Amino acid sequence: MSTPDPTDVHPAWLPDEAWRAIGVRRILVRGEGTLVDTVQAEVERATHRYGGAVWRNPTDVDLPSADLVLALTGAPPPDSPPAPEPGPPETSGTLASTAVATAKAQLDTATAQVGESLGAEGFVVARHAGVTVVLADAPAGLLYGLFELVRLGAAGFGPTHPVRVHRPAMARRMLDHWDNVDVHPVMGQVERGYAGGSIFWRDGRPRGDVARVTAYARLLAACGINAVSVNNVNVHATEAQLLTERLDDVAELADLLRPYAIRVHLAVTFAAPVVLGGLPTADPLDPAVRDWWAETTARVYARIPDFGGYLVKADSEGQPGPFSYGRDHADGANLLAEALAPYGGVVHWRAFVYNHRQDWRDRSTDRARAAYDHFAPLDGRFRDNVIVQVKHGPMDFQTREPVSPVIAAMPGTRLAVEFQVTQEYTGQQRHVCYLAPWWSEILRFAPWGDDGRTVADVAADGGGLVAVSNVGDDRFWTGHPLAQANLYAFGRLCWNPRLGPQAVLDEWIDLTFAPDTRVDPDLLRRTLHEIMDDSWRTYERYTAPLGVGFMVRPGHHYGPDVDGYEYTPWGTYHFADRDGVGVDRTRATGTGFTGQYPPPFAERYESVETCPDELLLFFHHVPYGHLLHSGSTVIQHIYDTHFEGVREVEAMCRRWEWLARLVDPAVHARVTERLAEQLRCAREWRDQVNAYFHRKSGIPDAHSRMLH
Ligand code: GCV
Repeated sequence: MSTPDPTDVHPAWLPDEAWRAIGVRRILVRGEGTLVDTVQAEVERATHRYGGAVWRNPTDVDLPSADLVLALTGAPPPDSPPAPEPGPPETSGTLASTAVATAKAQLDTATAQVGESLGAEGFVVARHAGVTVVLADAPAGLLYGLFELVRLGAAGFGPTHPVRVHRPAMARRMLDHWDNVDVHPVMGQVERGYAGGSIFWRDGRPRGDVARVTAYARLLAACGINAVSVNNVNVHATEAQLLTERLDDVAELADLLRPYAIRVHLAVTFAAPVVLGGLPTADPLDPAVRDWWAETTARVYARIPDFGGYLVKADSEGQPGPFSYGRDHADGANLLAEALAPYGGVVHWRAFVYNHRQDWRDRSTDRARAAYDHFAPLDGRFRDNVIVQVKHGPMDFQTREPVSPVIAAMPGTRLAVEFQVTQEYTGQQRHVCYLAPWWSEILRFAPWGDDGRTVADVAADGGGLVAVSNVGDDRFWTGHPLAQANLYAFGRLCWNPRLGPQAVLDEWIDLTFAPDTRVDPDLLRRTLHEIMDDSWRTYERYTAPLGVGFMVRPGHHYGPDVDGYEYTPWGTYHFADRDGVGVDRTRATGTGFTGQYPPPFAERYESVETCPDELLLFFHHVPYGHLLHSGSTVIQHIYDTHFEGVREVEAMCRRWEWLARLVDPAVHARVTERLAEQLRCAREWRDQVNAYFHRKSGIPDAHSRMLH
């Protein structure tokens, strides 16, 4: 494998140009600590480029004039208290001082009203008398405040405005890398990775690419991510050793991520006491096993004092777990949590547990039920530092699924909701598929009814949000340059789940596409919106219909194969026959899955009358002639959406061509190449799905189009 030239790596949403508005300022940085050092280094880099200047903790004597102050609230003020207004003509130094004092006073009033302080990561931005002020109680807040200023650009230095308080909705905003240390014979270096090799590991060793990992840390901090798990949840032999003899490899990564406020987590095997410790058992109730985890964890914290914790996939898809010892997942998770508790660490214990050796003839077993059946009865039994990590849907990151009922079923447990930024089932970074609209729908979903708490609330009160990363050593980070927007959007939605997906896309466009390349900035922005805003729904239109899911080629999961999983042990069926299609998950006649939801959704999903069209085939087996709320029949909907989806991809291709002179030629070429593949693949989906259902049903297309 050739090593990409590090200088050739795309800057993503942090090109130099994004720093211009900051780089021309005279900047005071106040405060101490590693993260304040990072803030200083970042603004110095920008000012070197654009001609501004930076002072760190200047004394009263040499107080410079400044038009940007980045200060910890506990840090000494820039100079003596400001003169009461109207005062004598101010020097620039006292202007800065006045601005800070004003911002601080406004902040105090605001926090008194809200009854909350800024916390460990919050910050305020204010502008007064020509000085922009970022204040934070803690260093991480200052770092996030700096990146907010980058986002604001020139608008951060416009007219005076009062203090704006920013606090993250989620305390933990985490990315899981499914990166293998050794190249796996089937899954490669990165499981479900579509952007080249790992940025952390290569061929069994740490990759040692300090520049790349540091650049990654900056990008993550700039969108708000604060935790990264550095290895695959399928923990193989070499990866298991990261916990013990190869801990130094993890510590090296922690050292690189720390300056950007990112804590390292590690996926561990539940069988570690056996495979690493030589014990005869990994039984969670065995005292020797508990001691082993306690001692091992003590060594981890001795080496990495701010280590985040463990991530565990247990009793799932062949990974070992507590079931081998007749124990349950609470026993298993609590074992690790007990070892981590003295150090403030957490265990993320995944709820992705199901029988992957199902008999397809058995219509009563329903994979969608599995996580709830395993975990809901355990509610209240997990220790405080256990976070049960639940995939957002009951199946497996399909293009459309209902929200997992587990999210509403465990009020006594801290839950994290897991998303998949890597596009395993959504086009594998060869297709444009902006996922923020999908995630936003999920985060706003209120399982107890419209007036109740949302998925975002459950995550915010519990363990936050987690996503599988889509990054690799590709020069554009994510293979498809437009897939960078998904990574950016995930971080931003963790910080504020109420942000609109289109507004987030605007942020990403403004940062990523440097203004000086924009012949017509509005054309660029408008065209990217036209291509990306609805791209998830476009993808949905030409793939599996009405929430039924899968229909992908088994193994690699790319491209259509309608019956590919139909007779396999994986539990992913659509049950199409000559009369109809879909999975009956009702209580009345099906698997009873609808009963896992609280009202009103237990009722809404139970009835074909009230079930939303887009989930109809997830919950019901219906005849092809069934009339949807849209007014179309199921079969005609299948034909229409598949033709429509392809037409939309054709339009994407045309629109992208218009941007040829507006974006970096290398970006343009890569996206052009990917769009060609997307179009080829979308046509294949259209033709296979339409031909399949035409042959099954014998029902012609109302518009007599070619069905093959
Ligand atoms: C890491 C799906 C993927 C697997 C992945 C698994 C998981 O089944 O296909 O590659 O394994 O999800 O989330 O653990």
